[in-house]
This record gives sequence, structure tokens and C-alpha cells, in this order.
Amino acid sequence: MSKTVFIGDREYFPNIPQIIYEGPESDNPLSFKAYESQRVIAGKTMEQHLRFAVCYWHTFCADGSDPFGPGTRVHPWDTGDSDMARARNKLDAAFEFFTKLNVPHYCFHDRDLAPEGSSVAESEANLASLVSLAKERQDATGMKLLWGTANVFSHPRYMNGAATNPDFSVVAYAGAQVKAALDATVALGGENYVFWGGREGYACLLNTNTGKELDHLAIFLTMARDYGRSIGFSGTYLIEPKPMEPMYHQYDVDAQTVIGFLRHYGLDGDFKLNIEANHATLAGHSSAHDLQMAVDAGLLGSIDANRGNAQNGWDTDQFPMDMYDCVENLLVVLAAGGLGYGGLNFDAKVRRESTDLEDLFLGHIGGMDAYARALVIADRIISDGKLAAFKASRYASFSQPHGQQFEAGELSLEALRDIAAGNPEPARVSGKQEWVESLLNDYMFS
Ligand code: XLS
Ligand code: NI
Ligand code: NI
Repeated sequence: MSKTVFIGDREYFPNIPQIIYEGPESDNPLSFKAYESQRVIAGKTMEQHLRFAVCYWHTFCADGSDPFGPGTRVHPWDTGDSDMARARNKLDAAFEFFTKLNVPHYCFHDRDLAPEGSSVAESEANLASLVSLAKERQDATGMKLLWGTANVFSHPRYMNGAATNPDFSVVAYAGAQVKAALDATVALGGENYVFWGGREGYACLLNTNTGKELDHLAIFLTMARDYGRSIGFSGTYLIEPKPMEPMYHQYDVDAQTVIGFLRHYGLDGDFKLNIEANHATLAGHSSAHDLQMAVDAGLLGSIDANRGNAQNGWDTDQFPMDMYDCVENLLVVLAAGGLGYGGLNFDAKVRRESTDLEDLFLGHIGGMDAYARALVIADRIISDGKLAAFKASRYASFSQPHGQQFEAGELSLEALRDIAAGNPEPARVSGKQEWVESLLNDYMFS
């Protein structure tokens, strides 16, 4: 893939060179220590396994503002005499960033790319104009769109939800926005389309008809699916679970809740899950747990790679640097055969206190190196087979005649009773958690 270093008429990161692999001995922070895009692991390159994506919103839109104060980072692309001029500058900065980082994919919300206009038609025109520019940039750099989505949660009209808003006129506005975002995703060859239920939930059960809202959500998603297919979208629709924040309760609580929803409404043929690590931890799970639930249902689509903070319950969206998390996540993914058309999207932001533009690169380099190291370790664990063999041995009794009959649904509850009555007290079989945990340590540090 041939890539130019910067596009447009201005360089936004003049102090940042092309980021290359320099290996573990390098003390250059602006280099990869572990991520070698073309290194082959288990038959695929690191680039093909990990399918990294940069997210537009945290990286080029967020400036460090929080509920207690304004932004702390100054973005040179935020200059220009109109919202549209600033959006075009931001696009150039984004493609310079992607190219210098040598990342193959990106993701965006409609409103990250282009500003909202004063009417539906003007918003559509704004987006279409930035999409044609993005198409040119994609063609020039080889960048690909992992997924597009619509921001139907920031504008005040969506304060009570989008597809689940009690006011139909707001639902219609959400429909207009999702239609345009699907058009944009198809025009840019997006491989997936994401629905994160930003405010699809409620703040107070006393004033909410949840049954009606859930039906509305399914009707809306069905319409969106049908429209996307009608304009040639052949990729995967993804739902991104999250239990709370901004709403007190959100309908897409966690992987298992969304799997139940999709199956109930007959949407599991077109929709899969985009699992975000920090959303799983907000729901009281590990990210590996939610990934495993999605895999078990045959519905793992993609990953929003980040992490939370163990000391509080917010969606802090930190870069994924915890090696245990990364290894455990990739163990689930590799054992399931990989990410397919999904990827590892860094839905992660540098801290408010990280005020250098360079920090945007350092965050991504750190996350890419963490997952590259995790890939090597997870592959070693899987090739070695010790962990898998122990896991399988715990279920060996289901390969015996009675166990097989049970799995085939051939036994009744009375039959179970008779088998139990005819057998002595079962021997206790150790789960050996301490051994498997220390085995993981052996792989991590050898
Ligand atoms: C917010 C979500 C959001 C989605 C895209 O918590 O993670 O960023 O990934 O709408
Ligand atoms: Ni999030
Ligand atoms: Ni996300």
C-alpha cells in the first residue's frame, strides 16, 4: 500500500515523522517496539489480525473538555472561517495522522466529519461534501473505513433518546440522520455500520413505557437494515452494548442482553456486536467475558479497544495498555478464528492533562504495541495447547455415554435422578484456578 505523508496544503503534525517499527531496544517514543505490521503470526500478518482503526471523535474532535472545565488541547485544524472550512482542515489532519501512524482503518460519526446544518437538507449536503473529500483522501492513501455511525445523542433534540424517543417527530429526525450516515458509509466502502444506543434508555421508569420503546428500537433498526441493504450495503450492522452513561439505564446493557434482543426481534441474521472493553467493565463484566458471550452466540463483530479505571465506574475511555486484558481478549478472539471484517478500533482518548499533539500519537502507539505483544503471547498460548487441553479435560465426562445422551437431549429429569441414585457421591475435581492463572503469567513473562 503506497502512502503519502501528508495531504492537502498544510502539515498539521510537522514534528511527527512516519512512525516505524524500531524494536524493543529503541528508546524513541515515536516508534513501534512490538507492532511490525507485516510480521506473520499463525498465517496472517499483524496488520491482518489486528485491523487497527483510529476513531475520529476522540482523536480529532475532543479537546480535553470535561463537565468541570473547558478543553486543554489546542487543535491547529480548528482554525478556519466557517464550520465547513474547519471540517475540511480536520479531515486533512486526520489523514495525515492515519498515514503517519500507518494504521489501515478509521471510524467516524456523521457529525465528527461534517457539522450539522440548519435543516435536514443542509446537514445532508454538508455530510455529502465531506464524504466526497474523504473518498479522495481514501483513494490517495489506501485508508479504509471500518465503520460509520450517526451521532443521534449529542443534539438537544435527542435528550430523551433517538429511536426510543417518546416523541415521533424526534424518531423521524433520527431516521433522517441514520439514512444519511448509511449513505456516507456505503459511499466510503465502510465494512460495518455501528449503532451505539447513546440515549436509548431512560432516566426515570415512572414516566417511561419501556415495552413500547424497545419495540420502536427494533422497528427502527429493521428499517435501517432494509434501507442499507437497498443501497448496496453488504457489510455487518453492529450494536455496541453499554449499560449506562449518559442515561441512567440503557437498553443495550451488555452482550447477553443485546443477543437476546436481536434474537427476539429476528435481527440476528444481519446484526452482530461491537464490544467495547470499558462498556463491559461498566456492566460489571470483564471485556473478555462480553467477547466470549458474543463468540458463543456466533455474533462477535468488532471491538472498541480501550479500558476503564479500576478505581471508578466511569467510561474513561483510556488507551488499552493493560497487558492482561489485551491477552485475555485476544485469546477469546483467536480461539474463535479472528475478527473477520471487524477490527480493533481505538475508542480511546488521551487524558485531559496530556496536552501535546504528540500525545495523540503516543496513545495510539502504546495501544498498538500492547495488542501486538498480546497477539504474540496469545498465539503462543494457543499453539502450546496446554490451557485448551486442561479446559477440555474438565468436560471429559460429557464424552462418556451418559454425558453424550444428556447433550443430545435424550435424558429426562427422572433418568438423571436414576443415574445419580445408582452412583456414589461424585469425586471433587479441582478447577485449578491458581494453576491456570500462574500459567498465564509464565506465558506473559517468558
Ligand atoms: C460511547 C461509545 C461511542 C460509540 C460510537 O460510549 O463508545 O463512542 O463507539 O457511537
Ligand atoms: Ni464508550
Ligand atoms: Ni465505542
